[in-house]
Amino acid sequence: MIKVDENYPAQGAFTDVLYGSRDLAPAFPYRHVNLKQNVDPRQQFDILPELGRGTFGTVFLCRERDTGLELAAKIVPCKKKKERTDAIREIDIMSCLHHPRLIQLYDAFDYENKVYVILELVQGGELFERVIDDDFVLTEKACAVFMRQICEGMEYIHSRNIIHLDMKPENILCLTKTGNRIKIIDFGFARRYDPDKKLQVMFGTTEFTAPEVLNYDEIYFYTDMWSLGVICYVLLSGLSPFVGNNDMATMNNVLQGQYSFKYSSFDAVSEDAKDFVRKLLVRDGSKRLTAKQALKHRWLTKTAQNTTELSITKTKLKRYVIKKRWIKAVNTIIALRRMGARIDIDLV
Ligand code: PIT
Repeated sequence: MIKVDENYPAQGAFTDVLYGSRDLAPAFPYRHVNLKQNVDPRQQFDILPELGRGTFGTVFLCRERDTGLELAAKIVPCKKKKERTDAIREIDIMSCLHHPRLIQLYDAFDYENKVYVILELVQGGELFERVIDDDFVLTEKACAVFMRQICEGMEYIHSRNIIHLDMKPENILCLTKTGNRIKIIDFGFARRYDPDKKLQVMFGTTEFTAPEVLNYDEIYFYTDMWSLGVICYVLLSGLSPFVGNNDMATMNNVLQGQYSFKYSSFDAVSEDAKDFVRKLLVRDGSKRLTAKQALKHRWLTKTAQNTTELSITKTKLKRYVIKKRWIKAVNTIIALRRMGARIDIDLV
């Protein structure tokens, strides 16, 4: 059963001015999706070459046969019961999130021990890959434009009573290779907030994880806002505020909540931008800005933004992204070896 959302295609003209390009109408109207059991998705969709791999699994380009509509298909192997319940939870959460800053769900299938999640197609790649491109001029204004959209997405997610719990740069994709529009992906860790239940979790990427998660304390919407503070710090400087030599060291740094702006990358960064980060990287979650408050912060509302290029930041961001690529490659090899694959690497 597919319900068309009445909000379609309600997208603001205001954002056209703000983000510098037209807010393209979505490729399809918002839909309410139920997981289809024992229906072969390949009868409706052609699964095409791989688009990318992440902690979330493998995503392929895909095309709906009847309409020719191009989409993305995330295929999740579900041999174990937990894998299936996790996939079902994610689909359930995604099916009620209808917003232009969030990747949209198109369809879902549970077929032969795999869950197929059919998603909106975005082709601009990861945000950080885009900002280190030689053609991209990284300015404080650009950082503010990205952070504003991330906060808009977060405000919506929280308004629907959901906590994302895995906000990190890899989960922010660009809509196109040239525009400045982003989409938040990966709701694999997302949880519905229930005030009657104490919500504690043990996951996330240490570098971006809030102290309350590492302490196994109660989590709340503010847990995402800490991660947004870390993302913003990295975007402005190319440095990661809490990263240490190993996971344990990083964890300690996060728990102490100590970080500094005393690096040359920050020389060109405005006091407003630092104030924004400062108000998110607060150990006491209840004192952090909410997404709604963040959107009202001076840094995200002022029109006179600094448009000088953050060149030290860009050099450092390149290093940061290249290091992440290596870590990802090594993790992929480890995972493949575990699966018993033979790997031949050509070292040219
Ligand atoms: C695309 C293109 C691409 C990756 C993705 C979508 C991934 C989306 C995604 C969405 C989720 C999730 C994991 C991955 O849990 O390169 O159109 O909700």
